[in-house]
Amino acid sequence: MSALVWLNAIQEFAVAGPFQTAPVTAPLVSDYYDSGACFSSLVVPIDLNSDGKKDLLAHYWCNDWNGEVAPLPTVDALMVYLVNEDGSLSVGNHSVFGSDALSLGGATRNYVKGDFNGDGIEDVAFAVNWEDGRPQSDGASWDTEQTVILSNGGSFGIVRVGDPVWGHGIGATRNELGYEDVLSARRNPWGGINLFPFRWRDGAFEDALALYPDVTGMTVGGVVTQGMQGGADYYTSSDSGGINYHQRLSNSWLSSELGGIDKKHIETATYITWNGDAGNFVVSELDGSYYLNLDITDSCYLQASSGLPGYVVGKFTGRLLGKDYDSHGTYYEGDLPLINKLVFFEVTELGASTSETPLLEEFVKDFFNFFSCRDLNGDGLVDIAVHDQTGQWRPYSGGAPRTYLRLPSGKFKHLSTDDFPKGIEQGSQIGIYADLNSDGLEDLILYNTDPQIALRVHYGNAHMELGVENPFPPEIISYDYGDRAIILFLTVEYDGGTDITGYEAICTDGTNTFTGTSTSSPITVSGLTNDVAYTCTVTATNSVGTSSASAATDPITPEEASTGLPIWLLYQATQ
Ligand SMILES: [Ca+2]
Ligand SMILES: [Ca+2]
Ligand SMILES: [Ca+2]
Ligand SMILES: [Ca+2]
Repeated sequence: MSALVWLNAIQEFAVAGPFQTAPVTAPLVSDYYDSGACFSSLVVPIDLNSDGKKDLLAHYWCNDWNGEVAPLPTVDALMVYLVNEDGSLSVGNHSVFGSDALSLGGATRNYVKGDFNGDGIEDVAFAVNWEDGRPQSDGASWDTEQTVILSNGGSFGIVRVGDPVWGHGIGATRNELGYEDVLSARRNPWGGINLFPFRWRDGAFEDALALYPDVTGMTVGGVVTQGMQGGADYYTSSDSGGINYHQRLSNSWLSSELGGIDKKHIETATYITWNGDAGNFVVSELDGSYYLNLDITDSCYLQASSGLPGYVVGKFTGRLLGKDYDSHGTYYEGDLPLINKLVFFEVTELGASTSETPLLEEFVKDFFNFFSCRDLNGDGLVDIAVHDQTGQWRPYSGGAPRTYLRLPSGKFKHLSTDDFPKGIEQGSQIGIYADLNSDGLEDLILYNTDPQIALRVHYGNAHMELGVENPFPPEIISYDYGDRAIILFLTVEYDGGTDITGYEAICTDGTNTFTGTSTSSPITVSGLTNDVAYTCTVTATNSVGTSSASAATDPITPEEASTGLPIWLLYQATQ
């Protein structure tokens, strides 16, 4: 008995790590009203009672589609969790919306925040469709209006906007009146998706098409429309599978292709989708691999900070075919790994362009519908949180977001969340960060796709920070040789968070091994035999430990220089 009390005491007061281990839990939707909701979708941090502190708006629905058409919208439920002074959560449906049972009219896939009616209070627009987002024979049967949670003199109301559409993405951009327009979408008569912007005027949303460029052919797989933070620019998905960037000039718009991907329809290949239907076999190449049906399905605008470039970051989703594919082959959707890859487009005052990835590590098998770009640790550098679903979709990791912190170099380093508080190991966990108690520290919000598992808030104790670790393995970028010696030039992408104290190179002819050390590049390995081929690897060491070895070089054969200085000394003499 006393042991149990002791364990509880540890849980109650343990404060190690960036988050408190003891969670504050939210009431279950099923304890509050009978909605039929069976799936937790989105949790949005937003102040709903104007006390200056964020609350949580949670949306639930139930996937009851038959794989063909949706005769009715899914049942759904909206819950307001108000954050009290002591950090506890209480249901605020009635006080905020004037009603206990609340509906957004379908399944939600994404959201965008903004002040859509210009009253200075933040609102939320949701991308909505009738079902879970996989229309088959009749995609249009899943279409519905998009939904805005709109401030209204101290409370909020629910407003439907636009034509019915299969809502997957939604955006916002600042208008010339100083508040945000909703960037929604609608189907065009030829089967594509067009931009459909709305503006709040005189107490209602108006069609604002005439005020925006005519954007047609956005990708159906993910209608991506996002505003640039704090500005009037925005971007949309393009019919080429990439992003178009629209800049507001004084009286017009300047639209440019920001980055596209080539799409090749291979009619000779056969593709069978998850429900047995024949699908299109459309192939794209990205970073040296081939993907099937690759499209942008979500994005964020990552603001420039501390002299580092800003990006539009696109989430590209597709099925990995590999380094090659058979143009006469038969492929089954279930056999091909689903890849979600973040692709960076650099944004500068001169425009925007495709950029090499600044991620030091990539986790392309993460399964997620949305991600966000925000400074998470108060160092002024914008970071990335990927709200992946773990448990059912990939190995259980506890539910904290996949977190990439930006380094002063501009690269993004993956933060280990192994020691973070964990959700219940059942179903799929999703995590988001928000500062709910306004103490300047991010709080960790964990929820489960199963709404019978309570949403948990772990308040922050400290800023998240990268620990120190072994350096990444060096990369040998070039080499030289001379009389009985090999010289290796190298770089290290990440020093492990602390200075590298030394490098060690090992060269071998298969029998004999020779080493050389240095505190910086290049490293010389000497004592070799001329006209014998050696392969070499290098490791880097910092105060924590030693990296794994670099990739081995091709065989290098030192030889006696015919005249004058050895080649490597000539090289050094020119430095
Ligand atoms: Ca509040
Ligand atoms: Ca508002
Ligand atoms: Ca940061
Ligand atoms: Ca906090």
